[in-house]
Amino acid sequence: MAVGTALPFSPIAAERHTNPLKIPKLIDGVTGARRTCQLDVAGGISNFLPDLPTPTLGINGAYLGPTIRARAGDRVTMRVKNNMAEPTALHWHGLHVPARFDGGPHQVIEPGKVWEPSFDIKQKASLCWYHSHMLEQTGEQVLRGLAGLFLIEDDESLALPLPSDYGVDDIPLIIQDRRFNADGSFEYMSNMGDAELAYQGNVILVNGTIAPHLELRRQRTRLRILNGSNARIYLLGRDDAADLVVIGSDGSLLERPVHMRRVRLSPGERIELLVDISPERSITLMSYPAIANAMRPDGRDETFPIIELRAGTLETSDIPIPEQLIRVPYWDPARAARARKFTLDMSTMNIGPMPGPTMDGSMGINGRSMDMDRIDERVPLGSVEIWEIQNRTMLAHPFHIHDVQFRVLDRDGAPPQPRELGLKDTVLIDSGSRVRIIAEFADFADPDHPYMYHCHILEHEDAGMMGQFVVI
Ligand SMILES: [Cu+2]
Repeated sequence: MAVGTALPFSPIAAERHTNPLKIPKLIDGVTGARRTCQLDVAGGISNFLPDLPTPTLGINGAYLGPTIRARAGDRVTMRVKNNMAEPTALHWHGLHVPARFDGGPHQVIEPGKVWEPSFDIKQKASLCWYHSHMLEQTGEQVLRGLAGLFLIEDDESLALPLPSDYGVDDIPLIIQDRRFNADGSFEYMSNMGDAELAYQGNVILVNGTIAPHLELRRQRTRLRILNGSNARIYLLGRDDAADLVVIGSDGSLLERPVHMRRVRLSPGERIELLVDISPERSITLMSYPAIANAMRPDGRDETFPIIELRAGTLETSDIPIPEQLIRVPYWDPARAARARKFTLDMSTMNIGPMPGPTMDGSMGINGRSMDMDRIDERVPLGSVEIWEIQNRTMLAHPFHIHDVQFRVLDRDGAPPQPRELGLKDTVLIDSGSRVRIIAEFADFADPDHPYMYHCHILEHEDAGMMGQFVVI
């Protein structure tokens, strides 16, 4: 439980699921042919708690942003206006775009200014997202609300008999944890645990809704789930112990549906699920105790509900779940041009000896903390590479690479989980573990503008667990 003036978590209120799930507005480039997205970033007031307003940040609204939907082959323009009194940056997480349009910490949007990147959608149908990537401020700006979803469809995905009616049977779920001060404001960085181990909230928000429920209108519903939390890792499952039917990962659908009792989802990762419901039933999506970290700030690990799904008046369907979904791109490891090694370091919590003397912050990669003026890696355009990420710390870290969608090759020599067999851009590296990924760095060379790779625990990223690569 949080310390200080934080409001206590009220599990009873959460179990009642009193609030209808909020659905982010859709900016639709697929059926609505909207090619320019106006995104206004501003402060606002949100009402998560009864009679207690919370100052927040949002995009075209008080908290979070609209869902953007685009189609592979389209060119889209993002017109991002910063109406805040502070600078920001907006990164298209999972999108394969030129580095100068990536929205990393070099693409700062000063107060009152407009940033207008324009790019082609050149990738598989996927559940991507966008969020603040302001240097050393990412954790706080995302916590206050600067995030939204970016759905990509392509001919292959649109031809499949999958639910795709946004907000009806195609439902986005942005899962976040938060703590509140007694005055209703978000509590952040008020204790050492936030800084050292990473932020843990005691209230779950889904699309900015506390204790949410959703009335399902179709027999089969697609859930597009983003772990949009700063640091919390969830072990998702159904309260009725039926399997989750996983059809998608970060950067693509899977080749075929995978049935799993539980799915671990770390910050930045996404999964897509299919849920079939019978009349008059209800299903609660839960988070179960996960031993993801050797140490937890609150010293325990709880079971708690995420959202209750209730059968409404159901439109039935007898279309079976397709056995075959898509072909996931494959790169032969034997043909990789090179292998690079990355070691995740925390100066206070490393296993083994301290990293080198160049690590000035408390966290880093290969012994060095993030430096905006230093390019860490230079990747030849068009090359296929294996990146090996080793975690020498006592915590698990989700490792995210900009620009590419990769395949997970192995984890400590063992094959990845079936649900990790789609394209991914974020992969969890357990304490003491080593993960190998393979990716192709295609299309966009630029010696002057780097892409980032970093831990997606935002407090770790802000503390320096980030590096830069250019494609040349
Ligand atoms: Cu980390």
